[in-house]
Amino acid sequence: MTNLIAHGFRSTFCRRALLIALILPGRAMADTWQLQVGAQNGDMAHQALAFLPNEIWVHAGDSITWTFPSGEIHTVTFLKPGQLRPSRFAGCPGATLDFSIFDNTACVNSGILQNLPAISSPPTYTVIFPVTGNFKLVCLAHPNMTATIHVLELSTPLPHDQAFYDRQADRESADLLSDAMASAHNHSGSHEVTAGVGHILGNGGGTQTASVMRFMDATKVIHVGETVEWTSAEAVTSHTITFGPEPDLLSQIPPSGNVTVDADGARHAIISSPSEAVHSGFITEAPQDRIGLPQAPVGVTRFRVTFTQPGAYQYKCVLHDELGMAGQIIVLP
Ligand SMILES: [Cu+2]
Repeated sequence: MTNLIAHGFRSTFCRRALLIALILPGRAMADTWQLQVGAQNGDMAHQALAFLPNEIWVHAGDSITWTFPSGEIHTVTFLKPGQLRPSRFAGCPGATLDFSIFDNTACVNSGILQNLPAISSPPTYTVIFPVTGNFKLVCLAHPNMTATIHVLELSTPLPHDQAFYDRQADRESADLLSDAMASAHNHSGSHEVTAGVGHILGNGGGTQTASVMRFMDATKVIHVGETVEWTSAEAVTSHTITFGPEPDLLSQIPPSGNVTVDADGARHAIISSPSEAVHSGFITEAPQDRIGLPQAPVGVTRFRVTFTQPGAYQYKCVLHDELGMAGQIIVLP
C-alpha cells in the first residue's frame, strides 16, 4: 500500500502543484493528504465500508487523495448543500474529474471505484479544498458511510499529521474487520441461511459499517418439497438471492415475476429446475427514519424458496458475487 500511494503521489504531484498555484498564488506549498476508502481481508468476505479515517483537519488549498483498495465498490462524493441524495448510478449527475475542486457550491463525485484483481494498482481520486468550512463526505453505494473534512485557515495550526491519519486508518480498519470476523458465524438452522451481516459503528467523523459479504453456511442439503429461508442481518447494504441467469443491472432491484409475498412480508418462490431463473430482488433493512423526512416503508429482509425437484441449485448475490458471495442447495428426492 505504501508503495502504491507513493507512486500515486509522485505521478500526480506536478498537476496538483500547478492547480494549487492557480488557486492560491500567494502560497508556496500546499499539502496532499492520503486517505483510504474501504478495507477488506484476504478472501474479501470481511469488508470495512468506511472512509479510513473518516475525519481529517486540513488547510484551505490542500488536497486529499483517496485510494480504493477494496473489491467492494465505493464512491467519494461531496453533495452541495440541500442536494437530494442521488443513486450511485445517477451521481452528481455523473462523475466529476479527478482533481476536482470542492468549494461547497457544486457536487463532486468520483463515480464508482473498486480494486478488482485484474487492475494492477488500486484506483485513486483526489479532491482540492480551496475554501474553509466543515464538509460531509458520503459514499453513494453505502448509506451510513460518512466522513467529515474540516478545512481551516492557513494561520490555524493543524492538530494532526499524516502519520497520525495513517495510524487511524490502520486502527479503524483493524477494528472494523475484526468486528466483521467476529460476527461471521452462522446462527441459523438446517434450512436457514444468513445472507450477510453488518454492524454500524459511530465516531466523531460519522459512521462506518463492518460487513460480512457472505451467505453463512451457504450449502444446504434438503429434500423435495422443503423450503429454505434466507435472512439478511446486514444493517444497510442490500443483497440478493439469485438462481439461474443474472438479471441486467436495471432490473436487479425488483424481484423476478415468479416471486410472491408471504403473509409476513417475506418474498417466496417455487423452483422446479436448476436452470430456472429466480431473483429475490434487493433484500434490505428499512433505512432509519429521520425527523422531517417521509418515513420509509418496512424492509424486506427474508426470502424463501421451495424446491419441487431434485438437483443441485447454484445461487449468488448479484451485488457481491465478485467478492465470493454464493452458495448451493442440494435437493434430494
Ligand atoms: Cu450481496
